[in-house]
Amino acid sequence: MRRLSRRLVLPIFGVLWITVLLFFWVTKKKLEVPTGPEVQTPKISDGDWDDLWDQFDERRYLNAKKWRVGDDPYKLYAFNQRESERIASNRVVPDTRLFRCTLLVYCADLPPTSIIIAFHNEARSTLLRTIRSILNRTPMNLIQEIILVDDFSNDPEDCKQLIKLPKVKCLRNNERQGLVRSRIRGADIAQGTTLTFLDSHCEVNRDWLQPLLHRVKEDYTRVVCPVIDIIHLDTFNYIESASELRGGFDWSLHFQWEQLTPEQKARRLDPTEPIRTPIIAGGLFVMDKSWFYYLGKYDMDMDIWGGENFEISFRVWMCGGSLEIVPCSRVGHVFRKKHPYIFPDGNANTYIKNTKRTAEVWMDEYKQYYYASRPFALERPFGKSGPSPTPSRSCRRSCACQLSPCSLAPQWFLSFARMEIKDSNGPRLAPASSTWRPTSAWTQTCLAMAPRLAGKSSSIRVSPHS
Ligand SMILES: [Mn+2]
Repeated sequence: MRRLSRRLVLPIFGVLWITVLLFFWVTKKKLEVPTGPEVQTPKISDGDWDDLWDQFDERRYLNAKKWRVGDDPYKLYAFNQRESERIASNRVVPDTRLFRCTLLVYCADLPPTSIIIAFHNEARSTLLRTIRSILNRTPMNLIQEIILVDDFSNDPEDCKQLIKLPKVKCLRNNERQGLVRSRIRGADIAQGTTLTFLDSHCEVNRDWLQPLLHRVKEDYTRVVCPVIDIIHLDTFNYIESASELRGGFDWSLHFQWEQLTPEQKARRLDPTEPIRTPIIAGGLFVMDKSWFYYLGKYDMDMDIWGGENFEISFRVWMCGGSLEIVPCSRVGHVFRKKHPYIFPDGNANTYIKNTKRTAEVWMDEYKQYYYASRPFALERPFGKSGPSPTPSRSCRRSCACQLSPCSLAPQWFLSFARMEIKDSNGPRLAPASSTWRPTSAWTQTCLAMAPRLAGKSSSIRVSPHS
């Protein structure tokens, strides 16, 4: 009996030992589960991909709203609808980048972005081509989602049917909200860490997104734009546009492209270098999501379209960020001569309301030049609440005005912009006294208020292939 139990001790001890080992191994394994991001983009194999495309009946989608013989092809969209429909949704466009751009290597672990496209009564052919160009010419791991915001178009199906496409989501407004509030609605559900705003009649070019995301990853306070190529409104030809341009404006707050001066050009040793710009055109840009929210998003009280690009540009510069155009990123856009849709309060009235809000909130003593250019704006209403309680004013109070008197900030901005305004109603340049720059203490205080953003910036450099 004693011998039997002695014989059993060893196996029992062995089994116990193995159980203990197994227990530790299993629990340890549990602890080692990688803590990846909460939302993971499912990996789609090529087969699944084809299935997704097959679920979407492109011909049916397009044919339902096709141009009819005898109709004016410009009537609905202010571009040649017939020509747009003749062109394939997945057509190839010429690679308009400088050759040097093709040699650049971008950071390998760029975060996926949420692409937000707001539209109102867009032609189905151009809307679909915008999306297909994105899906065809963007690495899939960089697209978190494509959020379409249908700003109360006549036909809800324009948007709804597109959710069969990979990554595409559709939101619809119950009444017309305009670009600003539609974009904010898209941003509010975005899951990516960056927001990529696009227009609904674009075609992105090869490797358009990487250079933009790279710049934002290096410094989250950068707001970056591609060079906007031209999709001809009559022929839909894709035309390369000049890459050495930046955004400018006059005192009436009218946007215009301006050539870099010969001195500025001479200073650019590398043509792939980003160009700092006072103002962005507003249709296409990438911005860190937390930075967008920290700055107070857009001015919610701006209507329909126009002027919001000034407001967000002033906001970014004055809160310590920067705006730039990245020559190695190219996106084509159909430039039109007029808006095809209705402004409920009239086109001119809406533009004045929106720009007046910008002048009142951001331009301080410089607003007199705006009013000198647009005297009738003085009498115009500019929103239910006026500028003071708007998020932009509070952002400015909390950020741009921490350590310096508010009135200095616009001077710094205008000094940077070096606006050579031909308008006799205002100064050609900012006054000589306008040498204020944000001090490092100012920037630190400003950024300390956004703890989530602190330390996010890293220093990665774009390096050419050796
Ligand atoms: Mn447009």
